[in-house]
Amino acid sequence: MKANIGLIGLAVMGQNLALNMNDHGFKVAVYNRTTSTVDEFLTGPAKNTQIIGTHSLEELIDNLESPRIVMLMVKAGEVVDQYIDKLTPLLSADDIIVDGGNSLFTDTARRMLSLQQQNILYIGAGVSGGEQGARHGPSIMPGGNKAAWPIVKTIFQSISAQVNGEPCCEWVGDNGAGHYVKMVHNGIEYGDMQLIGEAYQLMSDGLGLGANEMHSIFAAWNQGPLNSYLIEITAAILAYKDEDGQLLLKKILDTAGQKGTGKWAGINALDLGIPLTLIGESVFARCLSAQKEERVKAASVLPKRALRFIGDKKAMINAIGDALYAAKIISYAQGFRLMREASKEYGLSLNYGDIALMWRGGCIIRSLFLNDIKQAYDANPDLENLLFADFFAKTMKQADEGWRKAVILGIELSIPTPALSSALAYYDGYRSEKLPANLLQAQRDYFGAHTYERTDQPRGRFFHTDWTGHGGKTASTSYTV
Ligand code: NBP
Repeated sequence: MKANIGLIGLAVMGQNLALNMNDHGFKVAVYNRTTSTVDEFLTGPAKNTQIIGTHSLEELIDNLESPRIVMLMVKAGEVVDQYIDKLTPLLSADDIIVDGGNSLFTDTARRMLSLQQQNILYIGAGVSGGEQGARHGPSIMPGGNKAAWPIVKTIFQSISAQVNGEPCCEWVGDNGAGHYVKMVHNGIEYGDMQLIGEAYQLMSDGLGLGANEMHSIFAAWNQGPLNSYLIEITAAILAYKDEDGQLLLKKILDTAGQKGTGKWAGINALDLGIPLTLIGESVFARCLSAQKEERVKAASVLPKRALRFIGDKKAMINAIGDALYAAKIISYAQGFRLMREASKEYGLSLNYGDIALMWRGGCIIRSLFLNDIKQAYDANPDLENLLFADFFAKTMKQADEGWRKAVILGIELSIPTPALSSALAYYDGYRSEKLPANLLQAQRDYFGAHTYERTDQPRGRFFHTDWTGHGGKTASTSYTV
């Protein structure tokens, strides 16, 4: 019997997805560039399974039923193009290639269009959940050539996480939609992690709390509206002791790594002109953390004032919880607002309720709160911004005071809170009928004749003033970069 699907790439994600598919009754043929990994997999984790090992792409393709489905779980970038080039001569019309790695959405759109001309269907699928997700049920975000969806749907929806009987996998949209949504997902993941980090530092350095106390606080938060995988694992990390009985967290160097998806989200937001400030700050916070030697030097050259928190610790812990929740709402509001713009700009046909549904289980950002987002988009699929949904507007109002107190604590005690505070600045800016951009436009017109619109004239009419009396009447062309 031939295999239902072929999987290329047997690193952590590929191996676990193959085992997951096998558990759900699908026959999988696997291949890896370093073929000894295939043998090690078959004699190790895949022992006693139906998985077929192959040692060449020809052998892999020969082992697949038609139409053939070949899934790539390899390093994103050129490697994907190289595999596509090698696979296409071996495939027939209506065969399907799925890229399950973290590819850039523009690469996916390009690959899809090029393969379409050769009658090969292409899917770019975001897969989230790390090792455990891949093994026991990830969140899968497929997009691309929709003709391929009915053929791969059963496999993907069977192996994905399930929440209340619904799979965390649905067709996301056209072109590079799957990888676009995965990119935003990863950006939000950066944001959630940064927010939790800031809450942790406010409590440890600001309030002087110990790991045990913070473990209990995160565990308690996980029972309420902040319930999420990342809060849950933070509680567990705060309780984890090294072999010598010491807290392992204390021994981990404070320099963060990153693989690029958060940065892509920030770059795309700049391209589309949509504020994605919290994710942007989270990427930069990782960059700053990586400048460890410079920070150590600066800490001695530019010492902080030695201030201590005096006040009601319990009330401040609640304020930090409010800040975490409100800023998290801002992060998702910004992320969904970006997807709304991208859907228009790139023709992705995104369905925001389905995206929230897909992120409810299996993935790293899974949380209770995604149910509220799903409900908001069910009630109004055209919602401009999540902050307009009653539930979120009300929650922001309730959290407002505590949020400000937590940010002020950071400012007073010199504890950086780039995500918490930039989210607050966005919130205050977003609900400002007036911003100082009138002054900015005056400055632009003063030095560069860039023109301005007037409040006493209809929109779309542009004026230039000779501010110094020495300038001419010639204005610069009005355009938006
Ligand atoms: P890696 O991202 O570490 O990639 C390893 C795979 O790529 C191996 O099969 C390796 O083959 C293959 N490969 C490399 Br590296 N260079 C190659 C080349 N020049 N030619 C052919 N094959 C090459 O694996 P992963 O962590 O399992 O992730 C797979 C994909 O899924 C990536 O795109 C990743 O970004 C994405 N992803 C990862 C996670 C996660 O938690 N790790 C989560 C979600 C998505 P070899 O064995 O011969 O070196």
